[in-house]
Amino acid sequence: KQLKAFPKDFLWGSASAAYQVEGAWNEDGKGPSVWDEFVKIPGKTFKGTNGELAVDHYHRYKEDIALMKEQGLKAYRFSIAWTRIFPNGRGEINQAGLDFYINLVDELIANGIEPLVTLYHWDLPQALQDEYMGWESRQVIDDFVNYATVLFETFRGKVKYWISLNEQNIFIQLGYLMAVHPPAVVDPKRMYEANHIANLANASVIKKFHEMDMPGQIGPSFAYTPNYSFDSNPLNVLAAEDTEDIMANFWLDVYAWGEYPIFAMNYLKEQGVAPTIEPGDMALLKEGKPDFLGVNYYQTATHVFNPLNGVGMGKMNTSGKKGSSEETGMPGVSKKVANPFIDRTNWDWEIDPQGLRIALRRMTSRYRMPILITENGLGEYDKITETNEIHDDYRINYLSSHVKAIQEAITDGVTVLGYCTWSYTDLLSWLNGYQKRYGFVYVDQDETQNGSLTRYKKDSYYWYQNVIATNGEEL
Ligand code: GCO
Repeated sequence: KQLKAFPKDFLWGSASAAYQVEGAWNEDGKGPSVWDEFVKIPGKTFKGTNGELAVDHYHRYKEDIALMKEQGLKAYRFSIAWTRIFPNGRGEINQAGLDFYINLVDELIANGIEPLVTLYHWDLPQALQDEYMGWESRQVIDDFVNYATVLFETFRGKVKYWISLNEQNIFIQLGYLMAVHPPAVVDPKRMYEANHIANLANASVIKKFHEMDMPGQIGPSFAYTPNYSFDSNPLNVLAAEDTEDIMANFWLDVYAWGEYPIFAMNYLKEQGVAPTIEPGDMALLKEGKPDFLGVNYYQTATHVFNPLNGVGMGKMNTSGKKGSSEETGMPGVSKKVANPFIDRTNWDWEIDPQGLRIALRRMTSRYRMPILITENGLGEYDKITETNEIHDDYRINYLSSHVKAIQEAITDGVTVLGYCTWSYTDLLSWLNGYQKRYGFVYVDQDETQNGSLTRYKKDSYYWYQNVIATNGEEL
C-alpha cells in the first residue's frame, strides 16, 4: 500500500523536562519543588540520584540548541519549572528565573526551532505541597492558572504550542497509589480526588488560554498505553475493555469531552473511591476543551481476566534487568500478562510500534482531534567507544519502526501535528538515574563515566538528521 507523505510543516521534534535536564536546582532564586525534596528520601531513586546538576542544561542550553540546529530539529519540547517563576508557587515573579526561559525561547527561535512549552512536568512548588497539600486542594487551581497566565503573557506570539499537564495519569497514580513519586501516598480515594482537581486545573488553564485569545494551540500530554486482550476469550476481552476505560478513557474522555466514562466511574463508585464532584465542575471540564491531544507513547499492555482474589498492584521494574517486574493487576478486573508476540526493553517496557498506530487510531475514532506525539523513545544502556562513538542501532530500530507506524496512521486518516522523541540529550530518569539513556546526544555522566558533562552525538542523532532532511522519506 502506498503510504501518504508526512505533511510539509510536520514538527519533527524532540523533548525534555526541566527537572530532568536543567540542574541549577537552587540558582537565581529558584524555590524547591516536590522533586527537590523527594529525592532526599533514602531509597526513593536509583542509588539516590537526583537532578541537582542533571545535564546542566541551565548553563549549557546554547550548546544544546547549537546541536539541535545542526541536526535540523524543527521543534523542541521543554518544560518550565514553576519554582523558577514563583519560588513559593505564587506571589512575586522571580525575574531571573523567567529570564532563563525568555533567553531559551529566543535562542530557539533565532535558530529556526519551534518551542513547544510544557507548563507542568511534575515539579510542583514544595511551598504549595506544605501549605495546602498541593493537588489535593482546590487552591492549586488558581495558583496554576496564575502561573500559566504569566507565561502566556510573556510568550504570546513567540510560543505557539503549549502542553498543559504532562502525564497527569502517571504523576497522579505514581504519587498517590504506588508511592514512587511525591507525595508518596498509597490511597486510591485521595488519588481520585487529586486527579479530579488536576482535571479542573487543566481545564481552567486551557479556558484561560482561549479567553486570552492566545495565538496557537494548547492540550495535555497523556501517557497512553493501549490495552489488549490476551486472546479471544470474551472474559479477557471484557477485562481489556474495562482496563481501557479505567486506565485511559478515564483521562482522555475528560480532556476531549468533559465527561467521565460510565463503566470506570461505576467501578470507582463500587470501590468507594469515586471523586467528589461539586456543582459547576462538569461544566468547567467541558469549557476547557483542548485544541489537540498530546500523547506520550512507549508501550502497550496485554490482559486477562483477574478474579476478585487475584493479583493486585505489583512492582515496576527499576532494576534495569529484563523480567524483573512483578505481576500487576486490578482484582475483579484484569491482570497484565506478557504479550508473546513482542519483545521488551531491559526495563520490561514492551516494544510495540503497531501499538502506536493503534493508539493514534483509537484516539482519532473516539475524539476526532488532531494529535501531537509529545514523547516516544527507548531507554537503554548506551556504550561509548574509545573514539567517542555511540552505536545505538537498537534505538534507531525502535524510532524508525515507530515513525513508520505514524506514517501508516496518517495514511489511515489520523491527523498528526508532530513527533517528539524522548529525549534530546540523555537526562535524569526519575527513578532510574542516568544509566537509562534516551537521548540522541550522549552526556558524560558521573554515574556511568567521568562526569565531564561533555556531549557526544550518537548514531541515532545522524539517523534523525536524515529523517528530518527527507521529511520522513528515509527511515
Ligand atoms: C523515565 C521516564 C521519563 C518519562 C518522562 C515522562 O525513565 O524517567 O521514561 O523520562 O518518559 O518524564 O514525561
